[in-house]
Amino acid sequence: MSETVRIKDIQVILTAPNGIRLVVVKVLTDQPGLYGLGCATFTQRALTVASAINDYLRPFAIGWDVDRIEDFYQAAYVSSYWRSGPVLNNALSGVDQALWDIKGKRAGMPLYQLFGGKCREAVPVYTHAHGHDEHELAENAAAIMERGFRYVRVQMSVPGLSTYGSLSPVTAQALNRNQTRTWEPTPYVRRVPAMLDFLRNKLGEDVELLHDVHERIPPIQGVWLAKAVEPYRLFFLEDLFAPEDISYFRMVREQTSTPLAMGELFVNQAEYVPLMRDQLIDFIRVHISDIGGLSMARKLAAFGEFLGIRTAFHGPGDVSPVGHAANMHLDLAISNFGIQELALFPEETKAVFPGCPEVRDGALWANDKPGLGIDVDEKLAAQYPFPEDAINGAWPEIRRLDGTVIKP
Ligand code: GCO
Ligand code: MG
Repeated sequence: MSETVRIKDIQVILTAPNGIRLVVVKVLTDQPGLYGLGCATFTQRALTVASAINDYLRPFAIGWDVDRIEDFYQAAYVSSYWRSGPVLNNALSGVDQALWDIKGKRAGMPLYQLFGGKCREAVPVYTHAHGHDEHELAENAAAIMERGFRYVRVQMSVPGLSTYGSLSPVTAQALNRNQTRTWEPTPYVRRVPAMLDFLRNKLGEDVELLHDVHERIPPIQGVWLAKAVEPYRLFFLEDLFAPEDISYFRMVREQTSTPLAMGELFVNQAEYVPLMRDQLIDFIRVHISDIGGLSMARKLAAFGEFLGIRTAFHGPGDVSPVGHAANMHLDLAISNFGIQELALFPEETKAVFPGCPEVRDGALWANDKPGLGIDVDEKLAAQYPFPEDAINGAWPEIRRLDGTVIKP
Protein backbone atom coordinates (compact mmCIF):
# COMPACT_ATOMS: atom_id res chain seq x y z
CA MET A 1 0.00 0.00 0.00
CA SER A 2 1.66 3.31 -1.05
CA GLU A 3 2.24 5.75 1.80
CA THR A 4 -0.40 8.42 2.38
CA VAL A 5 0.15 11.62 0.45
CA ARG A 6 -1.25 14.73 2.09
CA ILE A 7 -2.14 18.29 1.06
CA LYS A 8 0.76 20.54 2.04
CA ASP A 9 -0.47 23.88 0.72
CA ILE A 10 -3.04 25.50 -1.55
CA GLN A 11 -2.29 28.47 -3.79
CA VAL A 12 -4.68 30.65 -5.77
CA ILE A 13 -3.48 31.86 -9.17
CA LEU A 14 -5.32 34.95 -10.41
CA THR A 15 -4.59 35.73 -14.02
CA ALA A 16 -6.39 37.59 -16.83
CA PRO A 17 -4.94 36.70 -20.22
CA ASN A 18 -7.09 38.33 -22.92
CA GLY A 19 -8.50 40.51 -20.12
CA ILE A 20 -10.73 37.77 -18.68
CA ARG A 21 -10.35 37.20 -14.92
CA LEU A 22 -9.53 33.50 -14.29
CA VAL A 23 -9.11 31.74 -10.94
CA VAL A 24 -6.96 28.61 -10.84
CA VAL A 25 -6.19 26.61 -7.71
CA LYS A 26 -2.91 24.76 -7.21
CA VAL A 27 -2.90 22.03 -4.53
CA LEU A 28 0.64 21.14 -3.43
CA THR A 29 1.29 17.81 -1.71
CA ASP A 30 3.97 16.58 0.68
CA GLN A 31 5.36 14.47 -2.18
CA PRO A 32 7.94 16.74 -3.87
CA GLY A 33 6.86 17.76 -7.36
CA LEU A 34 3.34 16.32 -7.06
CA TYR A 35 0.60 18.96 -7.35
CA GLY A 36 -2.82 19.33 -8.92
CA LEU A 37 -4.71 22.13 -10.67
CA GLY A 38 -8.39 23.04 -10.56
CA CYS A 39 -10.60 25.77 -11.98
CA ALA A 40 -12.44 28.09 -9.56
CA THR A 41 -13.37 30.79 -12.07
CA PHE A 42 -16.29 33.02 -11.13
CA THR A 43 -15.19 36.05 -13.11
CA GLN A 44 -17.60 38.58 -11.55
CA ARG A 45 -16.52 37.78 -7.97
CA ALA A 46 -13.02 36.34 -8.47
CA LEU A 47 -11.50 38.09 -5.44
CA THR A 48 -14.22 36.70 -3.17
CA VAL A 49 -13.51 33.17 -4.39
CA ALA A 50 -9.81 33.76 -3.68
CA SER A 51 -10.66 34.74 -0.10
CA ALA A 52 -12.98 31.74 0.35
CA ILE A 53 -10.02 29.55 -0.61
CA ASN A 54 -7.17 31.37 1.12
CA ASP A 55 -9.01 32.18 4.36
CA TYR A 56 -11.19 29.11 4.80
CA LEU A 57 -10.64 26.15 2.47
CA ARG A 58 -6.83 26.23 2.59
CA PRO A 59 -6.53 25.87 6.41
CA PHE A 60 -9.34 23.30 6.35
CA ALA A 61 -7.62 21.20 3.64
CA ILE A 62 -3.98 21.20 4.77
CA GLY A 63 -3.01 17.72 6.00
CA TRP A 64 -5.90 16.03 4.15
CA ASP A 65 -5.22 12.63 2.48
CA VAL A 66 -5.25 13.46 -1.26
CA ASP A 67 -6.84 10.08 -2.10
CA ARG A 68 -10.04 10.90 -0.21
CA ILE A 69 -11.70 13.18 -2.78
CA GLU A 70 -15.35 12.39 -2.04
CA ASP A 71 -14.75 12.49 1.70
CA PHE A 72 -13.06 15.88 1.33
CA TYR A 73 -15.91 17.19 -0.83
CA GLN A 74 -18.55 16.14 1.72
CA ALA A 75 -16.61 17.55 4.68
CA ALA A 76 -15.63 20.82 3.00
CA TYR A 77 -19.15 21.34 1.57
CA VAL A 78 -20.69 21.54 5.06
CA SER A 79 -17.70 23.20 6.74
CA SER A 80 -19.37 26.59 6.15
CA TYR A 81 -22.71 25.30 7.47
CA TRP A 82 -24.49 27.65 5.03
CA ARG A 83 -23.34 26.02 1.84
CA SER A 84 -23.55 26.02 -1.97
CA GLY A 85 -23.71 29.19 -4.00
CA PRO A 86 -21.25 30.36 -6.66
CA VAL A 87 -18.48 31.56 -4.32
CA LEU A 88 -18.22 28.54 -2.04
CA ASN A 89 -18.81 26.08 -4.88
CA ASN A 90 -16.10 27.65 -7.03
CA ALA A 91 -13.68 27.50 -4.12
CA LEU A 92 -14.57 23.85 -3.53
CA SER A 93 -14.31 23.08 -7.24
CA GLY A 94 -10.75 24.38 -7.39
CA VAL A 95 -9.62 21.87 -4.77
CA ASP A 96 -11.88 19.06 -6.03
CA GLN A 97 -10.59 19.26 -9.60
CA ALA A 98 -7.00 19.51 -8.32
CA LEU A 99 -7.46 16.35 -6.24
CA TRP A 100 -8.73 14.51 -9.32
CA ASP A 101 -5.71 15.83 -11.25
CA ILE A 102 -3.42 14.48 -8.51
CA LYS A 103 -5.19 11.10 -8.51
CA GLY A 104 -4.64 10.82 -12.27
CA LYS A 105 -0.99 11.74 -11.88
CA ARG A 106 -0.55 9.15 -9.10
CA ALA A 107 -2.27 6.51 -11.24
CA GLY A 108 -0.21 7.53 -14.27
CA MET A 109 -3.43 7.87 -16.31
CA PRO A 110 -5.38 10.68 -18.03
CA LEU A 111 -8.40 11.51 -15.90
CA TYR A 112 -10.93 10.16 -18.43
CA GLN A 113 -9.45 6.67 -17.76
CA LEU A 114 -10.33 6.96 -14.07
CA PHE A 115 -13.89 7.93 -15.10
CA GLY A 116 -14.26 4.68 -17.06
CA GLY A 117 -12.35 5.30 -20.27
CA LYS A 118 -13.32 6.86 -23.60
CA CYS A 119 -16.84 6.66 -25.01
CA ARG A 120 -15.62 8.72 -28.01
CA GLU A 121 -12.25 9.63 -29.53
CA ALA A 122 -12.73 13.38 -29.11
CA VAL A 123 -15.31 15.85 -27.80
CA PRO A 124 -17.46 17.64 -30.40
CA VAL A 125 -17.84 21.32 -29.52
CA TYR A 126 -19.95 24.28 -30.51
CA THR A 127 -18.55 27.75 -30.74
CA HIS A 128 -20.03 31.20 -31.15
CA ALA A 129 -21.14 33.07 -34.28
CA HIS A 130 -22.33 36.64 -33.88
CA GLY A 131 -23.51 39.36 -36.23
CA HIS A 132 -25.13 42.78 -36.33
CA ASP A 133 -27.56 41.44 -38.93
CA GLU A 134 -28.48 38.08 -40.51
CA HIS A 135 -25.99 38.57 -43.39
CA GLU A 136 -22.99 39.09 -41.11
CA LEU A 137 -24.19 36.34 -38.79
CA ALA A 138 -24.57 33.88 -41.69
CA GLU A 139 -21.08 34.79 -42.91
CA ASN A 140 -19.55 34.23 -39.48
CA ALA A 141 -21.43 30.95 -39.05
CA ALA A 142 -20.33 29.73 -42.49
CA ALA A 143 -16.70 30.57 -41.65
CA ILE A 144 -16.98 28.52 -38.46
CA MET A 145 -18.47 25.61 -40.40
CA GLU A 146 -15.60 25.90 -42.93
CA ARG A 147 -13.25 25.23 -40.02
CA GLY A 148 -14.94 21.92 -39.37
CA PHE A 149 -17.43 22.84 -36.65
CA ARG A 150 -20.81 21.09 -37.09
CA TYR A 151 -22.45 22.92 -34.17
CA VAL A 152 -22.74 26.73 -34.13
CA ARG A 153 -24.37 29.06 -31.64
CA VAL A 154 -26.00 31.99 -33.43
CA GLN A 155 -26.63 35.37 -31.75
CA MET A 156 -27.68 38.53 -33.60
CA SER A 157 -27.90 42.19 -32.59
CA VAL A 158 -31.17 44.02 -32.22
CA PRO A 159 -30.57 47.57 -33.50
CA GLY A 160 -30.11 50.03 -30.69
CA LEU A 161 -30.24 47.38 -27.98
CA SER A 162 -27.46 45.74 -25.98
CA THR A 163 -27.99 42.19 -27.22
CA TYR A 164 -26.32 39.24 -25.52
CA GLY A 165 -23.64 37.45 -27.53
CA SER A 166 -24.06 39.48 -30.69
CA LEU A 167 -20.66 41.18 -30.57
CA SER A 168 -17.22 39.64 -30.89
CA PRO A 169 -15.75 38.94 -27.43
CA VAL A 170 -13.09 41.59 -27.96
CA THR A 171 -15.65 44.26 -28.92
CA ALA A 172 -17.91 43.27 -26.08
CA GLN A 173 -14.97 43.42 -23.70
CA ALA A 174 -13.85 46.81 -24.98
CA LEU A 175 -17.28 48.37 -24.51
CA ASN A 176 -17.04 50.98 -21.81
CA ARG A 177 -18.56 49.09 -18.92
CA ASN A 178 -19.98 52.34 -17.57
CA GLN A 179 -22.24 52.78 -20.57
CA THR A 180 -25.83 52.09 -19.57
CA ARG A 181 -26.93 49.11 -21.55
CA THR A 182 -30.52 49.05 -22.78
CA TRP A 183 -32.68 46.09 -23.68
CA GLU A 184 -36.25 45.48 -24.83
CA PRO A 185 -37.59 41.93 -25.14
CA THR A 186 -40.22 42.26 -27.86
CA PRO A 187 -37.99 43.50 -30.71
CA TYR A 188 -35.61 40.61 -29.86
CA VAL A 189 -38.33 37.97 -29.66
CA ARG A 190 -39.72 39.07 -33.02
CA ARG A 191 -36.29 38.89 -34.67
CA VAL A 192 -35.20 35.39 -33.64
CA PRO A 193 -37.55 33.26 -35.82
CA ALA A 194 -36.74 35.41 -38.88
CA MET A 195 -33.02 35.09 -38.09
CA LEU A 196 -33.28 31.29 -37.96
CA ASP A 197 -35.37 31.17 -41.14
CA PHE A 198 -32.68 33.15 -42.98
CA LEU A 199 -29.88 30.98 -41.54
CA ARG A 200 -31.58 27.70 -42.45
CA ASN A 201 -31.99 28.92 -46.04
CA LYS A 202 -28.37 30.10 -46.18
CA LEU A 203 -26.61 27.35 -44.22
CA GLY A 204 -28.88 24.36 -44.88
CA GLU A 205 -30.41 21.75 -42.63
CA ASP A 206 -27.28 19.80 -41.62
CA VAL A 207 -25.58 22.33 -39.35
CA GLU A 208 -26.70 22.13 -35.72
CA LEU A 209 -27.79 25.61 -34.64
CA LEU A 210 -28.00 26.68 -31.00
CA HIS A 211 -29.34 29.89 -29.50
CA ASP A 212 -28.99 31.43 -26.03
CA VAL A 213 -31.91 33.55 -24.76
CA HIS A 214 -29.80 34.34 -21.69
CA GLU A 215 -32.82 34.70 -19.36
CA ARG A 216 -33.51 38.10 -20.92
CA ILE A 217 -37.26 37.97 -21.65
CA PRO A 218 -40.48 37.72 -19.62
CA PRO A 219 -41.32 34.02 -19.20
CA ILE A 220 -44.50 34.04 -21.24
CA GLN A 221 -42.56 35.50 -24.18
CA GLY A 222 -40.17 32.59 -23.72
CA VAL A 223 -43.10 30.20 -24.14
CA TRP A 224 -44.05 31.98 -27.37
CA LEU A 225 -40.45 31.96 -28.62
CA ALA A 226 -39.88 28.26 -27.96
CA LYS A 227 -42.95 27.46 -30.09
CA ALA A 228 -42.07 29.99 -32.82
CA VAL A 229 -38.58 28.50 -33.39
CA GLU A 230 -39.72 24.85 -33.49
CA PRO A 231 -39.76 24.72 -37.35
CA TYR A 232 -36.05 25.62 -37.47
CA ARG A 233 -34.99 22.52 -35.51
CA LEU A 234 -32.53 24.06 -33.03
CA PHE A 235 -30.07 21.68 -31.38
CA PHE A 236 -31.12 23.51 -28.22
CA LEU A 237 -32.60 26.78 -26.98
CA GLU A 238 -30.71 27.89 -23.88
CA ASP A 239 -31.64 29.80 -20.71
CA LEU A 240 -35.18 30.39 -21.92
CA PHE A 241 -36.02 31.36 -18.33
CA ALA A 242 -34.14 32.70 -15.33
CA PRO A 243 -33.44 30.24 -12.50
CA GLU A 244 -36.19 32.01 -10.56
CA ASP A 245 -38.78 31.13 -13.27
CA ILE A 246 -38.13 27.44 -13.86
CA SER A 247 -41.78 26.54 -13.21
CA TYR A 248 -42.51 27.80 -16.75
CA PHE A 249 -40.59 24.87 -18.23
CA ARG A 250 -43.62 22.67 -17.61
CA MET A 251 -45.76 25.02 -19.71
CA VAL A 252 -43.29 24.99 -22.61
CA ARG A 253 -42.80 21.22 -22.48
CA GLU A 254 -46.50 20.63 -23.09
CA GLN A 255 -46.52 22.87 -26.18
CA THR A 256 -43.36 22.28 -28.21
CA SER A 257 -40.56 19.85 -28.95
CA THR A 258 -37.88 22.57 -29.17
CA PRO A 259 -34.95 21.06 -27.20
CA LEU A 260 -34.23 23.02 -24.02
CA ALA A 261 -30.90 23.59 -22.22
CA MET A 262 -30.64 25.07 -18.74
CA GLY A 263 -28.28 25.27 -15.81
CA GLU A 264 -25.27 27.53 -16.28
CA LEU A 265 -26.67 29.81 -13.56
CA PHE A 266 -27.49 26.95 -11.17
CA VAL A 267 -25.29 27.01 -8.07
CA ASN A 268 -26.80 24.17 -6.10
CA GLN A 269 -27.21 20.67 -7.46
CA ALA A 270 -30.75 20.63 -6.05
CA GLU A 271 -31.80 23.24 -8.65
CA TYR A 272 -31.37 20.64 -11.39
CA VAL A 273 -33.44 17.94 -9.71
CA PRO A 274 -37.03 19.06 -10.49
CA LEU A 275 -36.19 19.85 -14.13
CA MET A 276 -34.34 16.56 -14.64
CA ARG A 277 -36.67 14.34 -12.58
CA ASP A 278 -39.68 15.46 -14.66
CA GLN A 279 -37.69 15.53 -17.92
CA LEU A 280 -38.55 19.20 -18.48
CA ILE A 281 -35.18 19.92 -20.09
CA ASP A 282 -32.97 18.05 -22.55
CA PHE A 283 -29.47 19.33 -21.71
CA ILE A 284 -27.80 20.28 -18.43
CA ARG A 285 -25.61 23.35 -18.94
CA VAL A 286 -23.46 22.72 -15.86
CA HIS A 287 -20.79 25.33 -15.12
CA ILE A 288 -18.72 22.66 -13.36
CA SER A 289 -16.95 25.03 -10.97
CA ASP A 290 -20.27 26.65 -9.99
CA ILE A 291 -21.62 23.29 -8.93
CA GLY A 292 -18.61 22.34 -6.75
CA GLY A 293 -16.37 20.52 -9.21
CA LEU A 294 -15.98 17.22 -11.00
CA SER A 295 -17.22 15.07 -8.11
CA MET A 296 -20.66 16.71 -8.29
CA ALA A 297 -20.72 17.06 -12.09
CA ARG A 298 -20.18 13.30 -12.49
CA LYS A 299 -23.24 12.62 -10.31
CA LEU A 300 -25.41 15.04 -12.27
CA ALA A 301 -24.30 13.46 -15.56
CA ALA A 302 -25.12 9.99 -14.24
CA PHE A 303 -28.53 11.16 -12.98
CA GLY A 304 -29.21 12.57 -16.45
CA GLU A 305 -28.29 9.28 -18.11
CA PHE A 306 -31.20 7.52 -16.39
CA LEU A 307 -33.63 10.18 -17.69
CA GLY A 308 -32.51 10.59 -21.30
CA ILE A 309 -30.97 13.97 -20.50
CA ARG A 310 -27.64 14.88 -22.07
CA THR A 311 -24.77 17.08 -20.96
CA ALA A 312 -23.79 20.44 -22.44
CA PHE A 313 -21.21 21.69 -19.95
CA HIS A 314 -20.69 25.46 -19.88
CA GLY A 315 -17.51 26.48 -21.70
CA PRO A 316 -17.31 30.27 -22.20
CA GLY A 317 -14.20 32.44 -22.15
CA ASP A 318 -14.60 32.78 -18.38
CA VAL A 319 -13.80 29.17 -17.72
CA SER A 320 -10.05 28.66 -17.47
CA PRO A 321 -8.33 26.16 -19.80
CA VAL A 322 -7.93 24.01 -16.65
CA GLY A 323 -11.74 24.05 -16.39
CA HIS A 324 -12.07 23.27 -20.10
CA ALA A 325 -9.73 20.32 -19.60
CA ALA A 326 -11.90 19.11 -16.70
CA ASN A 327 -15.00 19.47 -18.93
CA MET A 328 -13.30 17.46 -21.66
CA HIS A 329 -12.16 14.55 -19.47
CA LEU A 330 -15.68 14.06 -18.14
CA ASP A 331 -17.18 14.56 -21.63
CA LEU A 332 -14.97 11.77 -22.99
CA ALA A 333 -16.09 9.22 -20.42
CA ILE A 334 -19.90 9.62 -20.22
CA SER A 335 -22.41 7.95 -22.53
CA ASN A 336 -25.02 10.75 -22.31
CA PHE A 337 -22.67 13.40 -23.64
CA GLY A 338 -24.62 16.01 -25.61
CA ILE A 339 -22.27 18.74 -26.75
CA GLN A 340 -19.45 20.85 -25.27
CA GLU A 341 -19.42 24.62 -25.48
CA LEU A 342 -16.02 26.09 -26.33
CA ALA A 343 -15.08 29.76 -26.48
CA LEU A 344 -11.93 29.29 -28.57
CA PHE A 345 -8.71 29.83 -26.61
CA PRO A 346 -6.88 33.06 -27.51
CA GLU A 347 -3.15 32.47 -28.19
CA GLU A 348 -2.05 34.35 -25.06
CA THR A 349 -4.36 32.25 -22.90
CA LYS A 350 -3.02 29.04 -24.44
CA ALA A 351 0.55 30.16 -23.66
CA VAL A 352 -0.28 30.56 -19.96
CA PHE A 353 -1.69 27.02 -19.85
CA PRO A 354 0.67 24.51 -21.52
CA GLY A 355 -1.18 21.32 -22.44
CA CYS A 356 -4.39 23.21 -23.33
CA PRO A 357 -6.71 20.69 -25.04
CA GLU A 358 -6.19 20.68 -28.81
CA VAL A 359 -9.06 21.97 -30.99
CA ARG A 360 -9.24 20.10 -34.30
CA ASP A 361 -12.06 19.21 -36.73
CA GLY A 362 -14.67 20.84 -34.54
CA ALA A 363 -13.68 18.84 -31.46
CA LEU A 364 -11.49 18.93 -28.35
CA TRP A 365 -8.72 16.30 -28.25
CA ALA A 366 -7.08 15.14 -25.02
CA ASN A 367 -3.34 14.58 -24.78
CA ASP A 368 -2.44 11.42 -22.90
CA LYS A 369 -0.63 13.03 -20.03
CA PRO A 370 -1.70 11.86 -16.58
CA GLY A 371 -4.43 13.72 -14.71
CA LEU A 372 -5.97 16.74 -16.45
CA GLY A 373 -2.95 16.91 -18.75
CA ILE A 374 -2.58 20.67 -18.39
CA ASP A 375 -0.21 22.95 -16.49
CA VAL A 376 0.08 26.65 -15.68
CA ASP A 377 3.10 28.84 -16.40
CA GLU A 378 2.96 30.91 -13.21
CA LYS A 379 5.55 33.45 -14.37
CA LEU A 380 3.58 34.13 -17.53
CA ALA A 381 0.29 34.12 -15.59
CA ALA A 382 1.70 36.88 -13.39
CA GLN A 383 2.15 39.04 -16.48
CA TYR A 384 -1.65 39.21 -16.83
CA PRO A 385 -2.88 40.86 -13.63
CA PHE A 386 -6.59 41.49 -13.23
CA PRO A 387 -7.62 44.65 -15.12
CA GLU A 388 -8.09 47.79 -13.08
CA ASP A 389 -11.76 48.58 -12.93
CA ALA A 390 -13.85 50.20 -10.26
CA ILE A 391 -16.25 47.29 -9.98
CA ASN A 392 -13.68 44.47 -10.26
CA GLY A 393 -15.38 42.57 -13.06
CA ALA A 394 -18.95 42.91 -11.79
CA TRP A 395 -21.53 43.50 -14.51
CA PRO A 396 -23.16 46.95 -14.62
CA GLU A 397 -26.91 46.84 -14.95
CA ILE A 398 -28.93 46.44 -18.11
CA ARG A 399 -32.12 48.47 -18.17
CA ARG A 400 -35.40 48.46 -20.12
CA LEU A 401 -36.21 51.71 -21.94
CA ASP A 402 -38.32 52.69 -18.93
CA GLY A 403 -35.27 52.22 -16.69
CA THR A 404 -36.24 48.90 -15.13
CA VAL A 405 -33.21 46.75 -14.35
CA ILE A 406 -33.42 43.33 -16.03
CA LYS A 407 -31.53 40.06 -15.62
CA PRO A 408 -28.36 40.20 -17.79
C1 GCO B 1 -22.75 30.98 -22.34
C2 GCO B 1 -22.96 31.96 -21.22
C3 GCO B 1 -21.89 32.98 -21.04
C4 GCO B 1 -22.13 33.82 -19.80
C5 GCO B 1 -20.82 34.21 -19.17
C6 GCO B 1 -21.06 34.92 -17.85
O1 GCO B 1 -23.73 30.40 -22.79
O2 GCO B 1 -21.56 30.77 -22.67
O3 GCO B 1 -24.25 32.52 -21.32
O4 GCO B 1 -21.70 33.77 -22.16
O5 GCO B 1 -22.89 34.96 -20.10
O6 GCO B 1 -20.06 33.06 -18.99
O7 GCO B 1 -19.86 35.37 -17.28
MG1 MG C 1 -25.52 30.82 -21.77
